[in-house]
Order: sequence, then structure tokens, then C-alpha cells
Amino acid sequence: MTRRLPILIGLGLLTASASAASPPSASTSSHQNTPLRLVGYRATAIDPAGTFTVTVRGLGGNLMPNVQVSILFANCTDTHIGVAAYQSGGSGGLSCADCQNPLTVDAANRRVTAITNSSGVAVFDVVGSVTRSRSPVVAEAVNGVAKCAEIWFLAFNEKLDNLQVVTFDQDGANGVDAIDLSLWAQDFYGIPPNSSLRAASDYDAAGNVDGVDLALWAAEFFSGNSIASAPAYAW
Ligand SMILES: [Ca+2]
Ligand SMILES: [Ca+2]
Repeated sequence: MTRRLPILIGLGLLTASASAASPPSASTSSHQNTPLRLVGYRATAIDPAGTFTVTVRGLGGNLMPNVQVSILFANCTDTHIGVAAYQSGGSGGLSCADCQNPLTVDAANRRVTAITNSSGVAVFDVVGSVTRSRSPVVAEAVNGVAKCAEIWFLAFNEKLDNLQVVTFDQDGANGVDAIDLSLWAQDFYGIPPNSSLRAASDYDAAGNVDGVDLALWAAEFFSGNSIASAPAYAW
């Protein structure tokens, strides 16, 4: 009896720790069904057009607070992501209305991370853009949509999904302005050096760059919510 007690206590602790580490599940978790929009800001408000949510659930469908959700941009070779200071909750004083936890930026691994709130939702609103040089370009796939980013629960080695990345600010400077429209038009007309329809210009993720995307760009331009770009980029 005296010998068994420590063993039973040990088993109890093991059970408790396994329960606490119950992993999030890719089959029950979900994300907003749109591309991720990299945006700018106005005054101290990060453009709400960039809001992107990931809802994390366990195997039993239970919502999971305090889980790190990361978006990996390693394969999004034409993206720029603002340094942590210019993300929500950073030292630059910018915030997004729906974000409850700060975004962290890991430049070495090209990933942005948010923690789920009490409802199990990680809210992203990422300040960033794409390269003006348009090289290397992430082009639309021949059959289907180019989804260069990946959503991961890294602490559990669990991948949720791939994700297309788009932006209205096509040069990462001066917010969304007429220069960006001319750069977008290169994709619309298939003008070299990008004659292969850049995925970042396909705002509705329809596998093309057309008038629908132009209308979406115009709506964003006239909102005036991305009149500034990040002053510094992590990559
Ligand atoms: Ca711009
Ligand atoms: Ca499109």
C-alpha cells in the first residue's frame, strides 16, 4: 500500500499534464475563408481590411484559449513584413480594433504569431506589403491558386492550412496610392518582368487578375485606411 501510493500519485500527475497539453486539431480548427491581406495604417489604427482570424479547437471541438498560432511566410518570397514595433501591440503604438493580443514577428524564420483569446480566436492584422521589384515573384499557379503562406500550431507541430497572401500596397511605401495601381496593372496586363500574374494581386483568390480585383483595390484606396506603410521591415 505504501509502495503503491507514490505510483498512483505519479499516474495522476501524468494524466493531468496530458490533459493540459491536449493538442489543437487541424480537423476541428478553422480560419477566415479569404486571402490574408497585408495592410498599412492611418494615424495609430492598423487597417481593419487586414483582419484575419483563426479559431482553434481541440479534438473534441472545444475552443482553445492561449494557443500560439503562426503564419509562415518562408515560401512567400515577394513579401515584406513590418518589424514588430509596427505591428499591433508593438512599441510604435499601432493597434487594430479587433486584436486582443500583440503580434510577434520572427524575422529569422519569417513567421508572425498571435495568441488565441478567451474565445479561442487568434486575430491577425499584419502590416506589410510585397516587393516593388516584383522579384522573386509568387505567381498564380497554372491550375489553381498560389497559397504561399502556411498556418501552424507550432508548439504542437500541427499544420492547419495553406493561405494566399495579397496586398494593395505593392511597393511597401507611402501606403496605398497611384503607384501601387500602376504596379497592379503590370499584373493585369501581364507586363514583364511579371508576365505570370502575381498571386498578391488576385484579391479575391479566383486564380486570375481582373476587373474584380481592380474594384477591390479601388475600394481599399478610397477607404484611406492604409495611407501609411511600415517605416521598417523585418524582411
Ligand atoms: Ca505604396
Ligand atoms: Ca481575381
